[in-house]
Amino acid sequence: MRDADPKPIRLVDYRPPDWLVDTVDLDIGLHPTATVIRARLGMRPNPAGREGAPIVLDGDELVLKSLALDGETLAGNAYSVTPSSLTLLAPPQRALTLEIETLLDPSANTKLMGLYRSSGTYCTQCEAEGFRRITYFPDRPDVLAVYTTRIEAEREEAPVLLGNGNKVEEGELPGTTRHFAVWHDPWPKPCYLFALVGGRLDRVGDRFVTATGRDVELGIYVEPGKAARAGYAMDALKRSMRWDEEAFGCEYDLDVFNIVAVADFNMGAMENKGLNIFNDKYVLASPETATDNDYASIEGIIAHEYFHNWTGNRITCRDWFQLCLKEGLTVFRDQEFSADQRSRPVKRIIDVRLLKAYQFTEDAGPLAHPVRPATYREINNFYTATVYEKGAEVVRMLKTLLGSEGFRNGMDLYFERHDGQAATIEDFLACFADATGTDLAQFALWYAQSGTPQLAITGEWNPAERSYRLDVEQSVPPTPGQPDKQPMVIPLALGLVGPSGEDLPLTLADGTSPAGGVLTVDAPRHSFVFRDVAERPVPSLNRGFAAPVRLASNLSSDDLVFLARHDRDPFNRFEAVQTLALGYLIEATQAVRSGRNLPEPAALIAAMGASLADPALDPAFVGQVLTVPSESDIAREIGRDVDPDAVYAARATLRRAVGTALAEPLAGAFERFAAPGPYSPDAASAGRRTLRNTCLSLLAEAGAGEGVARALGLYRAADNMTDRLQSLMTLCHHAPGQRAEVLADFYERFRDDPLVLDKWFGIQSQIPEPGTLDRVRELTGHPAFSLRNPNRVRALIGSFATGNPTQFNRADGAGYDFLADTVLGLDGSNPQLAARLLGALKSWRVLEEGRRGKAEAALRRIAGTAGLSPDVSDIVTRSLA
Ligand code: 0A1
Ligand code: ZN
Repeated sequence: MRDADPKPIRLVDYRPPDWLVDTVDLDIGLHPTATVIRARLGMRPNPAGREGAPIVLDGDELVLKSLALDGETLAGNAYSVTPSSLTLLAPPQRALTLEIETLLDPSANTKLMGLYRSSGTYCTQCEAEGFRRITYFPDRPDVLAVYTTRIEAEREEAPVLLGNGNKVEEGELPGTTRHFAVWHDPWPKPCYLFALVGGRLDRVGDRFVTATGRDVELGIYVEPGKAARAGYAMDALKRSMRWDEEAFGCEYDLDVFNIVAVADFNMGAMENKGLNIFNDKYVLASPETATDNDYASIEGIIAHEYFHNWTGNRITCRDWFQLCLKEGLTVFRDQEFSADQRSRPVKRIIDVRLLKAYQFTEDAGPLAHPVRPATYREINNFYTATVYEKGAEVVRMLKTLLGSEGFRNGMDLYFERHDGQAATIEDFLACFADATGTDLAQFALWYAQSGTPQLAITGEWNPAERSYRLDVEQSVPPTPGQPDKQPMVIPLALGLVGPSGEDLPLTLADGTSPAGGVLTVDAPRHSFVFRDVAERPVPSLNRGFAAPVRLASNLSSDDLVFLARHDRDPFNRFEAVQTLALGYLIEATQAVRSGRNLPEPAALIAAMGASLADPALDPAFVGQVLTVPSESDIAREIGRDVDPDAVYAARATLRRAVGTALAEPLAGAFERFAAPGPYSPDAASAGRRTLRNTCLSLLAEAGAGEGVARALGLYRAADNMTDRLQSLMTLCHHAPGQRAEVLADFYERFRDDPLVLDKWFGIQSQIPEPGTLDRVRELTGHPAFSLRNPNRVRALIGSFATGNPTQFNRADGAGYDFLADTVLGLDGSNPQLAARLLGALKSWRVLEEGRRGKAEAALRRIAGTAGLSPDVSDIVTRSLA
């Protein structure tokens, strides 16, 4: 048991470990309720640690059976055990061997940290602090050891036994029903990368020959009967392995690479050395059961975990404050991989949408924290959009500022200098500074200052002087613990678009041109003057969303319409439409609240219509242009006194107006982009489906173009889950009369398929109407619902709380009460999951007064409950601070 209100851990207090572990030999006897772990640790005092220090090992919910030092059982007074530690009070100050025997009950492990069972399969999750639930150990990422793991189990129960590294031995135990396997991982690693799996699993095998000719055996293990669904993941794995060699010079370094898919997993997946363990949602796919988005996620997450082999495993983090060192960098790498495999502009649009939805929202609320936090109480709560997504944006900015070559040189130096080490953000930045001769001291603020920087930009053309002036002002808003901010280094990528749509040359007053069209903004205020500007240009600002900032400019709605048609930067063509839409939606929301007539969205509709009519555009891109900002995007931009019902009404009105005004071209596109052949998950085919389904949903919202009839037709004829699910969603939202029938049909088709049933739960919880909360409550009693499966909980309750703003934010507060009850009900069994669900309340302060009071009351009720986990306690405390 851990303390619910532990002292904060601070980055400034970092000290190197007093003792090092060079080797770990594990002997694991798997048993459903009484697994025995024998650990032999080869330890020695750390020359960089305190002299004469005791050996302090972490532990959590362990039963200690025996303890020996150099083969001698230790007397009871030589050590002390607490619920969270084992201390050898006065160990000899020399290399020594500790032998520790612990006893675990994997079947009772509902936290899904340490060794647990998922559908009978034994598996582990050790990041961040789960290894201490297997044996007593210095559970910190800067203790790197070489592991040898012997796993023993009933052959019948666990014919497959997997560990890190390469398998070095296996066999039967004569005269018993048990067998064993021994795995050896030659690469020193921190314990959070340890993993083992034992179970009855089917295997999909393949091989990969690396750039230097090493033959690697690839295996993906899934529940029996599901091997046919692992083909896409295997293909994505091989493409990832090749890409990492080509893009970063990173080659795989073991003879085996295994992936295991399990149904019960708190997160997406885990990069354990040579043995990635995945939430099966991110492995299993077939056209009938997985959507295009599922395929894209599988590709991205397979790549992400694989890329960790170099950025995370070969070079790991010194401490958990440096989490973004591996996560931000690896997200950047998986984003680049997907961009290369798919459409780069569309990938960027999708990533920026997610960044704004999750990270900008987080950064604007009480849970805001720097990309590298300076303090934490519960590290599990820092696997956040800020660490991951903003962390990736910071790496992207580094590349923008240093150029492709400078960036690659910096990465090469990083791999060369820090291979085998546990590194810091300072180490990382020093590689880029040294490789390119750039001072990155101010840039490092991106890791330390939280909050989304704002750029206010005013542009003015001076016809008499044939010049164009841009006045740029930056500010960073106050965030928890950081009232005052210093100016950041912001790469401002821009173009001046001339009347004919061509970029004008960018020549500054001194005759120089900003390299790559990127200005460096590093002071609170700048004036940039461009010369030889004969005609009035429209500035295209923050092209490619090169900097993760909020932008306010004096661009008119005509300017935005112009950019939507002419900007050569596809991201900004998209962004121009989004900016127009947001402007409209904010105004319309105010109009709804004050009972005024809604404004006319004519310019916006014209811009959308032009995209739809342009045959040169990628359908996937047009689909993005036609997708108006979400209710939470609108709420975030409004920023205070938000009434979710008014936001919903404004958005629905806009969508109806678009669906009505563009009924004909939308229906035309729906017909034109029908699939030419059988389903294929490739990006081009997926893009066509995105566009068709977006058209369909706008038509149905407007009651135009026979939208509902088309949706019903699509549902019935669908040969793939993308069309089936999208049409089902459209029908559930816009055809209440048909809803029960199609939901029942869907259930009957997929009742035995957990991943598809999750979609069935999720769709119902997101219907924006007053009966939904009752339906969600009722569904918690459905035989297929279980609080034990995180995917199921997220599908029903997570998507209600984050994907149904009007019903979660019901004016009577019932949505908040329901969430609070669920969080409290889950906290005992799975605190990580409970804390994540509670994150849905992080934007409570932007709500209008009535709802704000009700949300606060729900949070206070949680805060006042005795026996909270550190996970929930941390989130609720920060949310209320
Ligand atoms: N390192 C993983 C994320 C992860 C973190 C904690 C976990 O514990 C349940 C699981 C996974 C990644 O970035 O993919
Ligand atoms: Zn990761």
